[in-house]
Amino acid sequence: MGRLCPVRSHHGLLLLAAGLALFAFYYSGSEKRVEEEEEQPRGAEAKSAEEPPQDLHLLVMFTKADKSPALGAKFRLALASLLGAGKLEAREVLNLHLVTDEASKEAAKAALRDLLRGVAFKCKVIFHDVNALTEKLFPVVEAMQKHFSAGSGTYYSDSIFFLSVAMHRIMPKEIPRLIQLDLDLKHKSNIRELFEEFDNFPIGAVIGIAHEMQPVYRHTFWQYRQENPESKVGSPPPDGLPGFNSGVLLLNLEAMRQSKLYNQLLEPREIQRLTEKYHFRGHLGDQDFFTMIGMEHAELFHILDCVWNRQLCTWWRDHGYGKVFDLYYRCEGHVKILHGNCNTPISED
Ligand SMILES: [Mn+2]
Repeated sequence: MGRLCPVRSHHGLLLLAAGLALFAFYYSGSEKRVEEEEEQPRGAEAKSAEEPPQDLHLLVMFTKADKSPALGAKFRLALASLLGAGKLEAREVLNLHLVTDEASKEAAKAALRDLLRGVAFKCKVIFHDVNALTEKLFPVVEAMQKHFSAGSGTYYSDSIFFLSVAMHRIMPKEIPRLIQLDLDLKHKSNIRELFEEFDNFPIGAVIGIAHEMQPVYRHTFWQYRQENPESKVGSPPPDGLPGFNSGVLLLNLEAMRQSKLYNQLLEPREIQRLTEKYHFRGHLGDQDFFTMIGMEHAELFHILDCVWNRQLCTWWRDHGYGKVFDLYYRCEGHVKILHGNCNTPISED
């Protein structure tokens, strides 16, 4: 049996009917239980006997879909554009990890039945229960939540906004690299190219991430900048350190697991020390953490070109930063991923 996923033996139910090259099934990541499975076409089976399958891991969060119809629309646009622009080789399998609650899982399944139809490469869908992940995550990220969350308290349910920072401790060792994507994206290029960016990581880098394209961190770091007028902290590119946007994240989980430095920075004492040093108080979750540790240890990050996360939000232009806004916002080159952050509509080309 030339199964694509030899570490998990299981049997399932033939359900999805789609194009010949499509192989898709669902199972729940935490329970390792197959729910629906489509058999692999014969041609692909013969091929995978020669070359081992190569798994490309992609993760998106999709929760509370029942409370927001707009979220469902974003999910469909993001996935349709991603799958439509994607071209994978025969031995490659796109593993789509979806973090969902029960209601959102059903919505995702219904949408994917349409979205996966006619996709010309192999695709697996793996569901992760948001509550199971939150339980694992909370002890790791509790200490940073109070510095990087909206509101004053440390809410258990907010932990999930820090999933990426501890992904290397949450995902099994068999997953060496993973790309986490926001849902408010529109893909204009082959996702495989983004996976190739892992090859451009310099030694010591554990995460690939693009700059934040608004002066939000110029604002957050105002006190530090006042005390350190020569500092590049919060200044615009190319010479400054504008901070990061976590809408497109390349997580080298293997490197994150191995990096002594990165894991030290997750310790409550280190977070306390750095938030005091920089007078940092944010509300943007994981990207606040990455931004803050990036000021101290730029070497941990591979900077993605702005075309990989072309953010569209312009909120800060009209809130006191009009003069410097364009220094942060401009992005030259052919855009590969559009990011409709702060609910900015993504226009039809
Ligand atoms: Mn976003």
